[in-house]
Amino acid sequence: MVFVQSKLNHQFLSEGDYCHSVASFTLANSKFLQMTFENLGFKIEDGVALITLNRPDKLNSFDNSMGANFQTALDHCLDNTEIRCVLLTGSGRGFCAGQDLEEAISGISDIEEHVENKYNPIVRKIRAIEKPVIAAVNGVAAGAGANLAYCCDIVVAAESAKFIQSFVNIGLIPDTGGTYFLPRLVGLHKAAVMMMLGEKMTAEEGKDLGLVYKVFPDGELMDGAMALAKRMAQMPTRGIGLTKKALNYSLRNTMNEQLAVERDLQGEAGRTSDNAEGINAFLEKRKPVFKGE
Ligand code: T3D
Repeated sequence: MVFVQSKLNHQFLSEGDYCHSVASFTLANSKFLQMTFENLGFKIEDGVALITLNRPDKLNSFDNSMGANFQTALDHCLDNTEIRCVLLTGSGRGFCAGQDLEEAISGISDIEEHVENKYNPIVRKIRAIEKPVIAAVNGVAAGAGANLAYCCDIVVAAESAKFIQSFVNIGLIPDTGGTYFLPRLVGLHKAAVMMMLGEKMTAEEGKDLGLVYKVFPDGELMDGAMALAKRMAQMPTRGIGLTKKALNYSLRNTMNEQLAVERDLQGEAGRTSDNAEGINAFLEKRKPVFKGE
């Protein structure tokens, strides 16, 4: 196991804490970094962190190890200023089938503790990353896997992808933020139908509901998603991060509270060099070069 302690500030990467199965971690140059876990791919290229859930035989369902490694990768996205956009996908034919049910039946004694330490932090981290997080749903997204996609900022999907609130099929309630985000995204009754019936929803149906931004032909998803991520990584990502922060607040604020949030965050955005660059580029009739600062 190799850790690189560098300007990238990996103080959270301590063995036994999070990294149960780090196979290698390489820093070739400041633009390209790769951490390889047994069950999770993580690489940074052109400002995009690509995270790939990688337990294809189990449709990338979460066991403890993959969940812990995923949290490590998200921490890295939070801290590393070279990352300006995060792209999340799954390997093989699934995106993520939620909790690994073999582990659930044999190894989880305290479900509250498990949800609090394995699933809740994932949602909190994704919402705390002040950068766009895109879910590229390549196949079935079930249970916590579906709600993982919904807590991201943008969801794109392959034509054959399916979304299922499958918790009901095993007598559970939706977690991973599902009962928070889904009613806000699609309305109370539609969320209730999805959660109480646990039916499969196609990518196109998700698009009609506004849950999915774009549907790609199956073979074109990752090229399309990566192009979107790289485009966003060149945008004023500090401002986009502050927009995300404002949206987080808006989910619970009154109008007056939210106007105050807009005032304060606009102050921050207005002091970024990207704001000056955007205005100057407009006035000079040239393409802006944004740095995410
Ligand atoms: O404990 C807590 O912390 C509570 C938290 C809960 C969070 C949750 O996510 S609860 C919901 C858990 N997930 C599910 O209930 C989904 C279970 N899976 C399915 O319903 C189906 O697999 C799918 C609808 C997702 C896909 O169906 P299909 O027909 O395309 O594939 P399949 O044949 O069912 O699955 C392929 C393989 O993946 C298969 O293994 P095998 O037979 O080839 O060796 C299957 O067992 C495995 N697999 C799929 N999902 C899971 C799984 N193995 C373990 N855990 C899974 N969740």
